[in-house]
Amino acid sequence: MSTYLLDSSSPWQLYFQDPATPVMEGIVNLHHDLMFFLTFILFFVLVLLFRTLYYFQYNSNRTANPVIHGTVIEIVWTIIPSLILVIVALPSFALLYSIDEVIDPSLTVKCTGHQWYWSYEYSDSSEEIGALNFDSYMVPEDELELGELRLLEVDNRIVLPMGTHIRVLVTAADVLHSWAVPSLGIKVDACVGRLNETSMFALREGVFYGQCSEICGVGHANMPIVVETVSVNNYIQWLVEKNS
Ligand SMILES: [Cu+2]
Repeated sequence: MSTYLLDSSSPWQLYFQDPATPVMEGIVNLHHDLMFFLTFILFFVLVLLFRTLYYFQYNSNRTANPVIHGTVIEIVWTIIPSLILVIVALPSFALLYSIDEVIDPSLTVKCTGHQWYWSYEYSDSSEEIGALNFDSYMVPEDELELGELRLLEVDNRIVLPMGTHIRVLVTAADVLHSWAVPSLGIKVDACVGRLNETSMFALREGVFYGQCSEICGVGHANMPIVVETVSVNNYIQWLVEKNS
């Protein structure tokens, strides 16, 4: 399988990985919107703080100011922050509910977390192709080939079609795990005896790297996730080859 177009974190990366789903694009945009308010509030509070430190120092104000109450200012500093909260809440709720939406999926894939690997089940393939189950283990450091990513590459990648509504079911077999792929905007807890559902719609082909994101024992760092999105034709070809 291809080893180019890798979507993984880079050394000293501070910002998001490139989005590959509408959900992740929404998360990046919400972050931008929130950053505007965050920056504004940070500088406003800093200005107030330094003004206060400067004008109210002991040397220049030996007697306390008798003012203890101001109705207008109290109304202003109550209403403006609550307006800001509403402006912040509206887009974040819109995003939250749109992430929860599962739109008539044409494919379901089940991800099960184990100590310490993931296993995948494609249960709704056609009769001819049959069901598909496989385990996905990390490639150990001494078996890596040139260009493969340390602690991120797996022996069996999960291949999914792009441009398709996919239902992702996540569960665990032993302890808590979490199935997380940053570029896809997915992070779902894997709980024993419980099936968590999310959806995915990949906008482009690529290889997307993720990691278990719920501390699950000594092998927690050694159970990465690799999702490869391909065209629908290539996906069907992969499915047939994998089962033959
Ligand atoms: Cu885990």
